[in-house]
Amino acid sequence: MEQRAFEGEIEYIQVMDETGNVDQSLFPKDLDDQKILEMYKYMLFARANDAKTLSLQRQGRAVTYAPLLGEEATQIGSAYAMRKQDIFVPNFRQHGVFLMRGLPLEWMYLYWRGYEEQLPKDVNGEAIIVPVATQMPHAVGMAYAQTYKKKDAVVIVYVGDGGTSEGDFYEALNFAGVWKVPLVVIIENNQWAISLPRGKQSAAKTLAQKAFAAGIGGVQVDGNDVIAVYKATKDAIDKAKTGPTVVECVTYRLGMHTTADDPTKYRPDAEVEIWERRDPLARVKAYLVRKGLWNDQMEKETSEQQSKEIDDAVERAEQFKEDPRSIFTNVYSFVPQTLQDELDDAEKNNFWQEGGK
Ligand SMILES: Cc1ncc(C[n+]2csc(CCOP(=O)(O)OP(=O)(O)O)c2C)c(N)n1
Ligand SMILES: [Mg+2]
Repeated sequence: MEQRAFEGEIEYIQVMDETGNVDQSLFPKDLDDQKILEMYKYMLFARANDAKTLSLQRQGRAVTYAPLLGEEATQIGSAYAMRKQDIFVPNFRQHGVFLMRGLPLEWMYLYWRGYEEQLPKDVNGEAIIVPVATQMPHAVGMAYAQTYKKKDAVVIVYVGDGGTSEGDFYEALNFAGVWKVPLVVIIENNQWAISLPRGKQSAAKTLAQKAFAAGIGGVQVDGNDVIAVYKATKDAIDKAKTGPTVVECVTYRLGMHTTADDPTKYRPDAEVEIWERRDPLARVKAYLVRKGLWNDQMEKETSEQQSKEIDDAVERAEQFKEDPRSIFTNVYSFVPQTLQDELDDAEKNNFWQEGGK
């Protein structure tokens, strides 16, 4: 006897093409042009915020930074699909997601000045996570907890193409599949893991198909198409009660890996130019302009207003006086006696005053 033991397919979805034309048959019913306009403004904001942080880093006013340039549609489209109660778990490049979730801007600039704090609770997300893919098992545990506590919340976790090669990624998916946790995995496939190209990362044709080994469904979308990303994330959130989904967003890191990297050393300009022509913002702008909902004057005014908001936030961040006690008080949800003793000792010895012991 011979029969097929497993069959699986990965769909690729693009709703808006590079010129701004929309495939109406795929257009999500709950989206309209006003919402697309709103997403576009967030994408502009994410790009402006990114450029500002990069420039601050170059001036010595921010620490090492991982730019998001080129990945705006993946981040804004997925974050736009989240509901208030949903929880996001980033890695280190999802500044656009933080922005959409309403994290006060100065919070981001404080972080990039080296001040790591817990996020305000209503943002409903985790702080930046640098060790690659370690966020995956945590996110699965958080998703499991939502079911356990009978909460109507979905966990949306982000991981890079490089992250999908880590043991943590597979272990997390395995658990998520067995326990059918309410989880959406956004693979932000930006084609590079520092200097390692996607072609050398995995021999798998798609990264989404890695879901199959864990008994999970997967889909691949044009990650530079904000509508396709929104649609796939929304569909995955809608069905998260029945189990997890992996959404691979095919996008491109137009800039450097971090400010400590120089991509001209390992990738050809011609490749970057191809992806520049697939700019995630340009196609939405073309769509909105054609509909008479946007023009250069509106873009200029919006950019000026966003720049002002950004500059004000930078100023607030640079004037912020940090409280060193948070090193002790923000480690756990409560302060254990051992840390309280250390804090008391630090206070007694004037630890954080110049000349303290
Ligand atoms: C466990 C671990 N190994 C190595 C590193 C160093 N490192 C930081 S980012 C990165 C590449 C990540 O690539 P990818 O997952 O594709 O995410 P991207 O940076 O492209 O957003 C590496 C190897 C790390 N931070 N953590
Ligand atoms: Mg990558």
